[in-house]
Amino acid sequence: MTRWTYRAWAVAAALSAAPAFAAPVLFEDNPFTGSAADPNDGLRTIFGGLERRLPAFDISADQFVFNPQVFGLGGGLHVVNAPAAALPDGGVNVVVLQSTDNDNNAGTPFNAGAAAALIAEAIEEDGAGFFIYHNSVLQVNRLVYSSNLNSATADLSILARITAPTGAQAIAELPSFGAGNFAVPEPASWALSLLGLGAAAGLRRRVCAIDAAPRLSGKSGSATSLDR
Ligand SMILES: [Ca+2]
Ligand SMILES: [Ca+2]
Repeated sequence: MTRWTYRAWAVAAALSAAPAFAAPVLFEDNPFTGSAADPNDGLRTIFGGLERRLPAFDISADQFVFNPQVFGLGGGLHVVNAPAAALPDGGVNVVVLQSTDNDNNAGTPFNAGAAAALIAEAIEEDGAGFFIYHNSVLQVNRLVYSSNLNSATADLSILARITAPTGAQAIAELPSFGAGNFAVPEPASWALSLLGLGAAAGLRRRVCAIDAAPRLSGKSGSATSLDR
């Protein structure tokens, strides 16, 4: 092995030893900023004004990272990836929902509200959380924040849509999401990442590369009728 061949091998080995989930998509702000959602009105508002479009989210390498001061999930994230019928009744706050229909009728839309209702039927513990579901009208997988996964009327905020792949290919990717795709860092780690220190600066450039459309302003309207 020549010196250069060895060095190439050593670099490759070092890269393969690096954390598998290295490209964060940061969610910094209150998910209901700019919405008229009232947490106490007993009505579900589905807010889409902050939705980000991610054209190149790589499930094997990329991670949704949530501001610990905003999302307040102090006990950490607990992920389940299952069809609705196999969801547990508690102990989780991130649900990757493999089910893509709620009424055995492919002709009716499966949207964020329908997905949240399926999840609420299973979950019996109150608490905020996130879910990933496949929107049958838009044909894309989306990330949603729910103020209470156990409530059929809790307000929802659509945080992101993965714009590729679409349709059956997107559905086929759902089982691949795992715990590594979601993180709420310690406050100190989060602050460091915002300061852009060291490697974090490079990671944030990568975020820009995979986040084609920066979030809309807080003045944006609510979700379209597709999500009601
Ligand atoms: Ca409400
Ligand atoms: Ca349906």
